[in-house]
Amino acid sequence: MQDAVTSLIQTYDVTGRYLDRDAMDQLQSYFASGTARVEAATMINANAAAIVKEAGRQLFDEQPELIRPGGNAYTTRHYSACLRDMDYYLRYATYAIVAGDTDVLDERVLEGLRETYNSLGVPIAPTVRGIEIMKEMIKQMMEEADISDTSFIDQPFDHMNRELSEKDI
Ligand SMILES: CCC1=C(C)/C(=C/C2=NC(=C\c3[nH]c(/C=C4\NC(=O)[C@H](C)[C@H]4CC)c(C)c3CCC(=O)O)/C(CCC(=O)O)=C2C)NC1=O
Repeated sequence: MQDAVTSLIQTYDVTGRYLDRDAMDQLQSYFASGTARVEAATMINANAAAIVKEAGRQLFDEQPELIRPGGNAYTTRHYSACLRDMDYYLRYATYAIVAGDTDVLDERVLEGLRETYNSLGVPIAPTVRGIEIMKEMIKQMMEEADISDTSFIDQPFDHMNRELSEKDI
């Protein structure tokens, strides 16, 4: 598992280079965003259950066919599996926010996920929408808490959605 610092060091070590200007810029930007990253993770942790519940409500509002007979989130078991997945995405996103790197998502969340979803008939487009809704909710909470630079919030959510959408069948 990598974070912003270890992945940078690895890149330079592979070619036996000292950290250059470009590396220092990257490090500086990671450290400068450190406090805001920790604040964001703290805020998400304190509201995780509510975020998942509200994002689920919004998703099923937009796409009610998901929870109707024949929909993939129909039945209590499927409904809870869906919200549990949303909770996974949210929790791992907080790890990636703190790490400043999406490697943890590749390793622990995305590996084999599309195949699993495809084999179970879990629809990917609404999953992507669910992740997007959580991202929007969090960015809004951050803005309300006067954390102005929320760009690092996008990274993990966009990464998951990009990877999930890729080669969608
Ligand atoms: C931490 C990494 C990790 C992830 C990401 C993960 C996902 C994951 N979601 C699953 C199922 C599922 N996922 C969903 C999700 C949804 N259905 C919908 O219609 C919605 C669009 C969506 C919610 C947004 C559902 C309904 C199932 C159950 C499908 C079934 O059993 O047929 C399964 C199959 C096994 C199981 O049911 O537990 C896995 C492995 N598991 C993991 O360990």
